[in-house]
This record gives sequence, structure tokens and C-alpha cells, in this order.
Amino acid sequence: MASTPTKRAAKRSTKSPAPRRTTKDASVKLGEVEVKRGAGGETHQIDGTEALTTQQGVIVADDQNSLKAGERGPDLLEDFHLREKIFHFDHERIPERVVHARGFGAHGYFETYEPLTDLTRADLFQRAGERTPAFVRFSTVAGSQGSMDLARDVRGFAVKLYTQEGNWDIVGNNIPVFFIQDPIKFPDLVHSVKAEPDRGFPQAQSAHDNFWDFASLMPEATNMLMWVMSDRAIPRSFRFMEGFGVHTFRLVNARGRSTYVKFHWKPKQGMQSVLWDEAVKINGADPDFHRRDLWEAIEQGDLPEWELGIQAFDDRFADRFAFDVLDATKLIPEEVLPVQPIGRLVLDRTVDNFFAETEQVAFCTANVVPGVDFTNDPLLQGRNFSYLDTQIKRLGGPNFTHIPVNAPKCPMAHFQQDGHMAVANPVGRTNYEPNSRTGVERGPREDPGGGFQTVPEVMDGPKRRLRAESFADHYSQAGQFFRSQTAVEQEHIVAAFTFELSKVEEAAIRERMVANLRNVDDSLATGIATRLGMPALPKPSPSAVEPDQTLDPSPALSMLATPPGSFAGRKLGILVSDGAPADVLKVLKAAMKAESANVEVIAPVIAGVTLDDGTTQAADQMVGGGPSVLYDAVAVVVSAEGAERLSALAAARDFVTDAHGHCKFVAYTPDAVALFAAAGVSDLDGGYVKVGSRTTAKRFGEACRTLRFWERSE
Ligand code: HDE
Repeated sequence: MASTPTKRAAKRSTKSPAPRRTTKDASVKLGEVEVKRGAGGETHQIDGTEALTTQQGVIVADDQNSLKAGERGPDLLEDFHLREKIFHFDHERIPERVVHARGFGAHGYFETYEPLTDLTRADLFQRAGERTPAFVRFSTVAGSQGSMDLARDVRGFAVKLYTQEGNWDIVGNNIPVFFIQDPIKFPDLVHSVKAEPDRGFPQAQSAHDNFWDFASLMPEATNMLMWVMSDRAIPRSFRFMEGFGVHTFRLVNARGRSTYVKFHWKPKQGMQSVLWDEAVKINGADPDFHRRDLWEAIEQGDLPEWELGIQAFDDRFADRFAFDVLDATKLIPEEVLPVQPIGRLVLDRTVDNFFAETEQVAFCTANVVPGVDFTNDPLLQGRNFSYLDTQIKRLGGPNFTHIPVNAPKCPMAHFQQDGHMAVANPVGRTNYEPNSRTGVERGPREDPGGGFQTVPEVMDGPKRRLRAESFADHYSQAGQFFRSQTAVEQEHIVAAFTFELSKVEEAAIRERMVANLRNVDDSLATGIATRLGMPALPKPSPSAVEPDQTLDPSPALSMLATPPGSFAGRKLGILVSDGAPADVLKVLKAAMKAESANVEVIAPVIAGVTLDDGTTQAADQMVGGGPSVLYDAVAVVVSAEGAERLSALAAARDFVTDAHGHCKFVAYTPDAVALFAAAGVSDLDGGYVKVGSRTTAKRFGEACRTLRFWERSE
């Protein structure tokens, strides 16, 4: 008969009190599902603390020393605790995603605004106010799991909606177009951007020969290149970026009528990016900047929110539109076809365990529900194969849907069984269909009425490997994107191309790229060629279709043309010193509260400072650990003596020079001017606000709503 843990432990140890069996804290929560620690859902306790056990549930008496033969003798094979511990550790890693390896996830819900019965029979769109649980994972594409957050890259924006009729994944990006038109080029694209195979670097960067060699030979990538060289590719945070389903999908109503749709996620917080110089410095100061931001916002209750919108259209629109709606390198401008809001996504819960949820979540474009269907976008068709396939490799077998984060939250019944790590096998005797059983023994049956139906699109045509003629215009929308940007954004694009191409060693690649860009916009190509020091502007590369330079600009493509006009959810960094005026600090904090913004205090030492009224101000960061790149705006609130001391610190001077160079709004007290001068900033332009009272602090808060004082860069 098995002895109780209490008896066993009592026999084993004379020192520690006997552990008791208790049901307190008997389970851990992984997502929605409670995982019991023991079969009985109990844990062993010693003095109110959970007892350490092996995976077999045996209480461990000594976790400090392995079992040895003699005091200085060799380790013994019979040490099952040592072997189990090391064995499990050895197998902790699973293959990282081949792309989008670095990601960060959170839970939330999607709320439907109004029923969309006319457009779709999808269950989640049938009732106003319906809330559907959601899991979202944001990611970068090129870097490994341990790479930095602020890489110049497209961001993944993958949403899993646990609807009552199955899981629906919208596996999108923060850029509405893609590099390639055909899935057969995806491995080449990814090989080219990842580390070069012989040397194993660069990490998480497109600024190298292989990427630009490939990109310059693939004119279809040009539109996407414009986006990745724009500030969209260095977002301020996940909360401040748009998301796109990219492909054209279908919504299908109960009568089987299908409507084409493009999906858009619009951040309620507005869009915001950082400058390249900031991105580079943030990567050093806080490589986890984006994940920390999302984590903190949710933990503080400042819940990130996006509106889901659709561009809905029919065949008539598709036939008339200048570009093929099945071509993922093209978008439909919002000015041509407005985005209609249909619901909102709110992220309200951080994960309990990064590995269990963020790492093991498995998205798949093929996860659609009745009322949603695919189109023949070749890229989408290719993805439908790839995602399922890659999960099997990554998660080790076909049962990854048993993992709580991947499991549907609606009823499920099928005859699929066994395989690695099967934890939810069907019960009963019958595991095949048809069968002659009755009652519960009969098992599930198909439902032609309620089940998923594919739109019966008529297909006709020869079986061939080809690229449709309608996919041939590679430059017109790239030019439209460039011309839709503000002057500041255009300058950033020119600078980004210049930087990236300056890292390319082979002159021929640089030249070929600039030759392609001549088909986009001559001012863009000339600007880059000049900055690269090219002796002559190359001829435009031949293009299959004459680029249309007359497309109307689309202001919706520019971030700065559509500013949020709000500082909410942003962060002010206040640099303080001993003797700093307490009343100014107080009014600044109040002004930021009124803007729904956060404040961090940066002091010469982490212990904080003593203010002029004798109170102590704790610090969130010491000056070397809280550079101004981590903040959306800064304030320098110091005493005369404090300014002098700070002037001697390189980190404090950099705090000012960077904030200035990055066009940030700066609040200051009069004594700060000495520090500004030491940092080489003597011309205090309109972005500097002297703060001494509630009114001036409020004025500063209002100025911050513009996010940056761009006039400084002109
Ligand atoms: Fe992906 N992509 N992709 N992709 N993708 C993956 O699936 C693939 C594409 C996107 O947070 C992989 O689970 C092919 C477009 C996101 O877990 C893989 C093609 C868009 C994520 C894969 C594309 C995306 C992935 C790697 C061309 C925007 C991360 C790991 C036909 C609409 C999801 C995985 C997460 C991940 C294949 C193109 C977005 C290998 C073959 C276009 C957001 O299956």
C-alpha cells in the first residue's frame, strides 16, 4: 500500500517538519485552463510552502547536492532527481519560429459593434456587443528570439479569436502589403534577410548585401520596401501601430453570398514611431522596449485597444480597380474604399507564462470559421499550407491544439486520436465513421447546414506555372506611398534607404536598387544616390508596366498626416537633481495625469533626490539607465547646483542632446539652461516650454499632444 507523503517525509527527515497534504494553491492557471499539479489537484506543503517534488510527485529532500559515492566520489547513476532535472532542462527549448521568432502575446477580447448578418454568417458577428475571447501575438520577422525589439522590420500582428463556432486566426502584419506575390519565393526572401549563412550575422537587420541583392532583383518587393524603409518599421510600441490582414478575404452570409474584404486594425491610441537614431539607442538601453511597454500598459490598466475595420467590395469593384485584389503587394487606398469599423479588440490580460502561451501559440491562416473564406491570392494559398506544417515541427506533433492557448473554447468532437502528447483523446469505443452505434456511443456526425461551406467559385484555365499579367505593375503604388508622406517622413525614407544601402558592400547592388527606385520617384532616387556619393544616377531599370505617377496621394498612408492629437499612454521622463523645485514637479505630474500619460523620474542616483522642500523624491531610473530615448517627452527640473553637477555627467548631457536631436518636447526650470548649454543646446526653440506654474505645466501637456516638435528637424 502506498504510504502518504506525510509518513514518507517523516521517515526521511528529522530536521524539517512533516509536510502536509493540502489542496491550497492546488493548480496553476495556463490561459483559461487550470492545470492540476497532482492527479488529485493537491500540493505537498511544508510550513505553508509548497514542497519540491520530482515530476513523478516524489518529495525532494535535498536539491543542493547530487548523490555521490563517498564525500569526494563520483556521482551515481541512481540519482533519479539529478537525472530528471538535467534531462528536463536539456529539453527546455523548442525550435524557434523560422520567421517571427521574437514575439510578445497578450489576452483580450473582441467586441462586435453591430450584427453583420448581411455580410457574414460568422457567429461572432451576429449579435451587437458580443465579446469573443482573443489572444494576440506581436512580433518582428527577421531576428531570433533573443534579438532586440527596435529592429527595422515589419511587425507581425496575429490575432486568434476563440469564437463559438471555432477558432479564427487573422495572421497579419503592421504593413498592408507584402514583399512577394508568390509563395514559392518566400524561402528565398527569408533566407536573404536572415543572417548570412557563412558568417551567421547580421542579426535582425536587413542592412546587408544578401537582402538588398534579392530585393533589388525582385521589383515586386518595391512597394513593401517603401513601407519598411518608412517609420512604420520602427514603431514606438505595439500599441501605436496599425494591423492589416493584407490579403483579400471573403465574408459569406447565410445565403452563401460572398463579399471581398480587407481587414484593418486601427489603434485607438493613434500611430507613433521613433526615429532611427532612437531605435538604435533604445536597442542598447532596453532591448525589450516593446514587450515591456505592452506588459506595463496592461498591468497598469491602460488597456490597449484597436478598432477592426473592413474594406468590403464586390466583383464589380475588383474588376474596375487598377490593381489585382489578389496581389498581396498592392493595397486599396482608404480614400478609394473607406474602412468601415465593425468592432474593437481590447487587450486586458498579460500572460501567466510566456512559454505556455506566447511561445506555444500556433496561428494558421487556414483557421477560418463558417462565414469567412479565402480568395485565390496565391500567397494566402501558400500560407494555408505553411502554418500547419511549421507548427508540427515547432511544437513536436499533431496535438498542439490540446495546448490551452490553442484549444478552441467552443465544443469540439472528432475522431482524431493519439500521437505525441495526446492529452485529450476522444472517449468511448467508437473512433470511426460511419458506424452503426447509437446514443453517445455513436460519436459526432457532419452537419451540411451548420458546417463550414466553401464558396463554390467556378475555376477554369490551363494548369501552368505563371504570374498573372494583372500583377505586373510593381512601381505605381510605391510612388503613391512616397508622395503621400509628409516632408519629414519622406526625409526619413531617404535616410533609411541611404543607411541600409551604405551597409551593402557590392556597388552593383546599390546601383541596381537606385535604378529601381527611379521608377518610384526621382526625388527619392536622387536623394539616395547623392547621399551614397554615387558618381552618376543610374538609368531607371526596365519595368514591365509604365509606372503611373498620377495616382492620387492617400493621406491615410502617412502617420504624421493623421496624428492622434493625444499624449495619452505616452511617457514623460523627468530628470531631477537635489534641491529641485518640488512644486514644479508636482504640477508637471498633475499635467501628465490630466493627459492620461505616465511619468518616470530620473535622478543622478537610483536612491533619488532631496527636493527644495526637504522631501525625498524616489527615482525610477538613474541617469545612466534612463536615457531620454526611452521617453516620448522629457522635463529637466533641477536646482542651479544640480544643473552644474549634472553637466559633468556625460549621460545627463546625452539626455538633453538626444531629446533635442529627436525633436522632443522639453519642459524645463530656469536653472536647467546651464545643463542645456553644457550639452550644446543654446537655441531653445518652440519645443521648449518653461514650466513654473500649473498653467505652464498644462500648456506643456497640451504641446506634447503633437508628440514631436518636427519644426526642429527642418
Ligand atoms: Fe507568415 N509565417 N508566411 N506571413 N507570418 C509564419 O508560421 C509564411 C506572410 C505572419 O505570432 C510561420 O507559426 C509563408 C504574410 C505572422 O506566431 C510560417 C508566407 C504575412 C507570423 C510562415 C508568409 C505573414 C507568421 C513561421 C508567404 C502578413 C507570426 C512560424 C506565402 C499577412 C505568427 C509560424 C505568430 C509566421 C509562413 C507570408 C504574417 C513559416 C510561406 C504575407 C504575423 O509558417
